[in-house]
Amino acid sequence: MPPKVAEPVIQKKDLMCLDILKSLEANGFRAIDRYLDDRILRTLTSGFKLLDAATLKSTQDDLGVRGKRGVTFARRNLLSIEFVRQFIASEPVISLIDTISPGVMAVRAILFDKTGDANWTVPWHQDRSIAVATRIDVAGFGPWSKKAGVVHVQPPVSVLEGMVTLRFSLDACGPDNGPLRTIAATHRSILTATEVVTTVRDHPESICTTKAGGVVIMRPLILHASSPAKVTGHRRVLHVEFGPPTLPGELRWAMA
Ligand SMILES: O=C(O)CCC(=O)C(=O)O
Repeated sequence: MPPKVAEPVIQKKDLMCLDILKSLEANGFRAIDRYLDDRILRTLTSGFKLLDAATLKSTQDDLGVRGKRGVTFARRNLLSIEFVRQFIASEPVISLIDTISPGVMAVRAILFDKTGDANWTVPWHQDRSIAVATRIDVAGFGPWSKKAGVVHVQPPVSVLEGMVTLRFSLDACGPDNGPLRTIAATHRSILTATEVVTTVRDHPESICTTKAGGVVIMRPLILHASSPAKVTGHRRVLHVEFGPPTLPGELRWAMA
């Protein structure tokens, strides 16, 4: 009898990884309904509550914080915050990023919140700019801008192609919470303003709902938008962008 050769065992986890990679490649995004456990969610939500309380007490202007009626709806520059850094270095985040894009590192983190009382709309767009330490002119980079005191620049598509964003839902995000909407397979090139209009007109959109603890994985160039929330209650999303460790020329990430 020939010796028995062990059958390769394909674990459920491996199939899930394959499925994520296939969706990202084909569509440019993938929503996972539930990913983080309750303990991690509690650590994140209590960390942000403490930050909000500290901001309310502070008399100093924090350029990274934008709010409406007592609700902070965008909190930028989060890579300098210790509990956010610990979360990004935690096992669930590392294993997800290692599956998708080994070797990248966190280069920007923002918390977005939206409620029925402090609402906002995001028009259809692609994420085309990155946060850098200082302006250094390098061929293919530009135009330049400043957001929350940080220099931003539009890099060439080759840099954006090496990036991936994880958007962790800290609250359940249903169809009425102003979820992210995307148009599949728009992540490979930069679209002109006219192409954005015709793409939105001619292609169906996907609505990326998740439970609390879910994650939406997206390539920066995926065409995306979001509508105002129709219900009260928070829709907090921790948006973390990952990119290659180095940038061309002397350019450096703002925070990494
Ligand atoms: O959180 C959202 O609804 C969208 C935010 C967004 O589109 C962005 O940061 O580019």
